[in-house]
Amino acid sequence: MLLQVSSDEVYEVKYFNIHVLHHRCSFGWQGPLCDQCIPYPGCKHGSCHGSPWQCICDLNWGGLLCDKDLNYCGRHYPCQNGGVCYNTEPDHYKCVCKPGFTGRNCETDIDECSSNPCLHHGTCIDRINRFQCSCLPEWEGTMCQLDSDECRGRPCLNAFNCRNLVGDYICQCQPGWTGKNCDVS
Ligand SMILES: [Ca+2]
Repeated sequence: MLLQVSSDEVYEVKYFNIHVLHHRCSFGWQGPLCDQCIPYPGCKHGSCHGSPWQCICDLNWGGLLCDKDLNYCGRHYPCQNGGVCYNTEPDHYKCVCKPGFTGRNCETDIDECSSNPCLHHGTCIDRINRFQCSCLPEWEGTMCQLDSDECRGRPCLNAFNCRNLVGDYICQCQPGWTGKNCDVS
């Protein structure tokens, strides 16, 4: 049988043969000069370093196939809100959170109001690692636990003294004066 081929195809066949000859290297070696070692199949972040079928890992990679990340923290920065990351084992890390935060990645702001710390119907505002109470006028203190002193503004004008009550005050008027604030003669 006569096979008709163009000159281009002849060239390709010849070139292919040369190409194949060039690559008939010893087992475990490759390259035009057969001086490049072949790494272990599946070797991901490593190389053979002159010894065929080796998988010697690049910096911060581990495991038989060099596919385990020994520096997860430095590559992914998983810890939020100022948490500090520690590489614990290949592909694993641990976050140590700043006070006031929790969760695997310190992503959760702890609700310091959850225990209802504000007394006497004060409103609790959740802050970072603390709470703040917004008290009704008659109460004060960090937890609205203190009776506000309504005499503090000196409301009694012509009086012997002022008596502080919860949300109120009583003036003890001098003789000749009357009214809530002893200001009526
Ligand atoms: Ca908080």
